[in-house]
Amino acid sequence: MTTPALLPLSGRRIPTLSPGAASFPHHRATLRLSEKFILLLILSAFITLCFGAFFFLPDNSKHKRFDFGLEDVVELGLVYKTFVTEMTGTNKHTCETPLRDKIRADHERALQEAKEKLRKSKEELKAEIQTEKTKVAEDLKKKDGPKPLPPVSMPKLVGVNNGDPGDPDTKEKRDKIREMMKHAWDSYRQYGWGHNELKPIAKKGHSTNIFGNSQMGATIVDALDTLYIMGLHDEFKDGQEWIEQNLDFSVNAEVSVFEVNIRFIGGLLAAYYLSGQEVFKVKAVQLAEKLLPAFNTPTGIPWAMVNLKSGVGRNWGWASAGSSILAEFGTLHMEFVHLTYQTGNPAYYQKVMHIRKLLAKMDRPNGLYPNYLNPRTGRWGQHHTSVGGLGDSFYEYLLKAWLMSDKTDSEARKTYDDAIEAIERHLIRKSNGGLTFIGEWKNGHLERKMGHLTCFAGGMFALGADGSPDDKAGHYLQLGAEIAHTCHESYDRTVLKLGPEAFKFDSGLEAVAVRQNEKYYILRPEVIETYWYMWRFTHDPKYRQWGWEAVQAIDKYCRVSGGFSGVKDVYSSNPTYDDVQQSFFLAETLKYLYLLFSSDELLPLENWVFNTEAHPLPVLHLGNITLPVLNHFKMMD
Ligand code: DMJ
Repeated sequence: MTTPALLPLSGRRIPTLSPGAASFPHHRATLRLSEKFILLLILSAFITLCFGAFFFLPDNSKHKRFDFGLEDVVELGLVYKTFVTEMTGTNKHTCETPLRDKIRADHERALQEAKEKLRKSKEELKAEIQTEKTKVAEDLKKKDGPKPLPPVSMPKLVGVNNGDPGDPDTKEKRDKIREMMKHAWDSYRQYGWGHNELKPIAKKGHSTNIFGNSQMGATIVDALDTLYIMGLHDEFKDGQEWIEQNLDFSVNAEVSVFEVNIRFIGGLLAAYYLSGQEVFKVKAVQLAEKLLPAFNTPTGIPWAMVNLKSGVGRNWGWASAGSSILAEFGTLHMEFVHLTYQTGNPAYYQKVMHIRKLLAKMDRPNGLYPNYLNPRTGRWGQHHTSVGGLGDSFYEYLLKAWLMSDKTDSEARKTYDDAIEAIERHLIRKSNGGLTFIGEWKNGHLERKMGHLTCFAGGMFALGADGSPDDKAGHYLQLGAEIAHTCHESYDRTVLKLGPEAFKFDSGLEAVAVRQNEKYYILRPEVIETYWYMWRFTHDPKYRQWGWEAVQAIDKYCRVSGGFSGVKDVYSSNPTYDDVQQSFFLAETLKYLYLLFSSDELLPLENWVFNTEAHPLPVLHLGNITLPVLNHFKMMD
């Protein structure tokens, strides 16, 4: 047996075996070599591991999510130091020191700040907190702030002028109406500024639930265009300034979608068109955005109310079976089309067109539209139809949608014509004394009662006469005249020569109120509105005469030192006041009176359409306009 030569480990020579030599001694020699080799390997792996650990140890500044406390970090640093020293035989002080110094510095800075805070007085601290709060609010506002609107061509505006009536007598009457407007405005300015309305007896601000608990200056916004038309420019400027500085819609207030639309959006848009001041348009759009969540219902029929802050909507508790109201969701079209026109945002247009399409698909009992529609189920509530409260302006807006589209929206016109035909058939009657009235349809029978609100329909019939089917223009103008006459009778048959809230045509009664709670007059405009339309279409002097009777009665019985108030009983020679100066008195009643005594050149009806709160909006000649949004209109049609 040949003994293999033992080779030095370092020689790295592979032992050679002679053939047939015993393997065991050779094996033992090989094992010793391998052990050394393996030990070497383990040692080098260990050193590598130590270096790895050094580089990959967590960096506290980057791993905040572990949320180490100061002690933890220091302890970790020490462990790390020991580990490195032991593993490498070196001291890595140079890496650990900056980390610990930084931590110490941070800690000391925080302590210092806390000490300084404690040294400050309560007032200083309060002021600091307030500054912080204001900064946060301003940042939020900036984020939320008005987005620039796309440039859009101003529709052709005709008839924004003085409207001088010419003859001195008419002029004098008009001046009187202007003076009444000034009294109403100045009183509100003095006693109710910024509130929604005025209590002219108590001489303080007033509001109702339609505006929630907010102070949104409803009277200012509603009155702006009347001030402008009457040439009350200082007052207009004052109102504009208030709006610029105070009108804010980020308020936790639950408001009526309908009322806010007709008074605020309508008012702001009209003020924008008349004055050209951008601020009104911007505010109108900001507000409209706040109303949009009201449309988030299973059917797209909006809730009656919406919280401007949260966007949560709901319906009036009194409405039949949780329904939305026809006159509310059906009185958005004019303003919403203008909003789309002004912004290029099709959402507004789509919302109102969706309502129209949905109604078109529904069955209508006797061709009539019930006042109640459930926004969850899409079914009618109670079968109650009215051209007065709860129904009125739905019909008005069908006609006005057609007019404001420069008579191109024939779908709206057809819907209006069909609705009016059914109304004439089922609701319009002549009393025994020969007065034409519009009653109310309640579950299959006609209630022979007409509301003050219904009196607007005289003007609507006259306005819709031109363009009516089967050449019935003369018939509708005549119907308008008959309604105007009936409503005038309702005024003339009272002690104060002011109309009651509702009047009957039953059991020998003709155009008079029966129940005590129907005898009030709250400065409403509808009868005067009809006089004005009839005047524009006929120039029959009796309309100016009737209008003047109303001016005198209002000035005599509703005027008080703090403004104008409604009265509780128009049949009493000694009436009590309701102590509210309604915003629509300035927006509508006084505006229609002023226009009645102006020339027809002021806001001609071929060029302007008045919304249901008497805010004039220009006719949109959409056919000639090539804005992208209008292409969208066409696509949708
Ligand atoms: C106004 O706010 C509007 O005319 C609305 O359409 C119904 N009535 C009031 C005034 O009476």
